[in-house]
Amino acid sequence: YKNPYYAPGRSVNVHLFEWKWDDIAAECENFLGPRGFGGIQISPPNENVVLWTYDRPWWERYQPMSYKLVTRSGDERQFADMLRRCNAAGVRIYVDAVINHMTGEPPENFGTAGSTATFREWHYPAVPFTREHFNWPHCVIDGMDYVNNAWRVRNCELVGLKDLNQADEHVRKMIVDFMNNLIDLGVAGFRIDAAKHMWPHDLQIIYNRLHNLNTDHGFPANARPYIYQEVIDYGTEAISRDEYTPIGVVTEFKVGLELSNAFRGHNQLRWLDTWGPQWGLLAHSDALTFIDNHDNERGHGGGGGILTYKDPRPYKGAIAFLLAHPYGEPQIMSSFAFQNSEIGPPMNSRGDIISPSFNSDGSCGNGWVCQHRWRQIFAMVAFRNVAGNTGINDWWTNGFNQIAFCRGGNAFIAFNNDSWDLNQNLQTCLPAGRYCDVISGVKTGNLCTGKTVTVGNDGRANINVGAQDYDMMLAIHIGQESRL
Ligand code: LM2
Ligand code: CA
Repeated sequence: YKNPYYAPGRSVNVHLFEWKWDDIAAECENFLGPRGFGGIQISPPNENVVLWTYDRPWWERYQPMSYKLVTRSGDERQFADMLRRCNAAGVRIYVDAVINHMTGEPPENFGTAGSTATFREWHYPAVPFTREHFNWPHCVIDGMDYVNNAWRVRNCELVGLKDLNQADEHVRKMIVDFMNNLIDLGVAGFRIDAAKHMWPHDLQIIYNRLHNLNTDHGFPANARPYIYQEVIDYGTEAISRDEYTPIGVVTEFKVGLELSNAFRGHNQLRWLDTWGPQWGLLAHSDALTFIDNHDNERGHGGGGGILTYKDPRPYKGAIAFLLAHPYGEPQIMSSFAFQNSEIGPPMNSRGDIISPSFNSDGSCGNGWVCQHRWRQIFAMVAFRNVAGNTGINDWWTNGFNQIAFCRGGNAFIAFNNDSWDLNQNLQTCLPAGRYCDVISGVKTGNLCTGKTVTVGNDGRANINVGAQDYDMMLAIHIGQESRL
């Protein structure tokens, strides 16, 4: 359950939050495939309650009505078409699986597939679930439970969401059938929403009943789905991330916390020479790593202080480090713009999601941020692919907030988060030649539109990252040589 089964030479998972299936299929073909992205996390594909009362918030998708594959992102035909096209483009799809709970007691009673439920009777006929399938008598998790009561965190309701009993055979069967349907349609794995709120033993039984990945979609025989479990663990709670690593990968929230802290200037970059488990992080192969996610970018799920698209300069620096460093399996966020933390994706008066538009420079419009289309970010995906399975070598620091390192002999990156210029002759580990910095520009033909770095026969080069430069990093790698 710990192999994402990326196509060869690819890496990085991008969360296309609230995107529609048709738009994702096109993005696989037009952008993510050609740019070397490994996979996509999609929003929950199963039916959710429709909440006009709150102007169709993004979080309605975390209130399931059934496992029918009909949402604002599209229907089952569009979902299947996306899988066929993305897998053909070499890009994998991971599903956000909401299996801990159903709805709360919302003021409206229609799902995105037209299903209704009797909330006060815990009755969801479209699955079907009835009261005996939920943890009973019901209780609601309170703040102190997280500190001292693991049982209540798992058996009581998360913010009043009706809590399924995953020890029940019927519940297991409905969940397994739902997930196997997705696997058969071609998905490569799952984000397990609210994993902390389910017993690891029950989850393990569910995972063990999942089909192997579909070989018709290019997966090898006997491949198990990639499973990354959402467990928020900053080290202060009754439930530990370590309870979940025996059964799958775990979201490592400390990564976003520590890198946001460092790139905001609250911790010196020099200390990142020991980045990885020495920082109290999960083992490499157990960690799904990221700066921000859809919750903490807007202060939900206990988030706060995390860098987001709203602080672009340090945010790009933190993401560049995340992608340049070999530790963990990285994911990046691709957001829609928001002021209000509850507001849903761009929509028309009928509630249909409005597709992103694309500007001539490749960036998105219509209210979509599309961090994955920022040059400094997609260039680092290519950097990671070129770096491959090399380690870190030739670490350099000025002793403060300027650092640089090589990835084997394939790639080199420098960061300057000090208030003075970085101007040094450094070892780049690259063959002699002239390289285009992939952060300040691109290579077009034989020309660099940004900085050019000249590497000598000894692998050394003069590296310049001014304190006032648009970005705080400079990155070069093989395959981006300028001939001029
Ligand atoms: C998650 N991970 O464990 C998701 O990442 C997170 O986005 C989900 O919360 C949560 N767990 C449940 O899947 C979001 C949102 C909540 C929202 C829920 C359900 O952060 O604010 O709760 O989805 O839609 C909302 C209301 C809340 C209300 C609840 C039930 O905000 O006030 O509680 O619905 O009606 C009475
Ligand atoms: Ca639960």
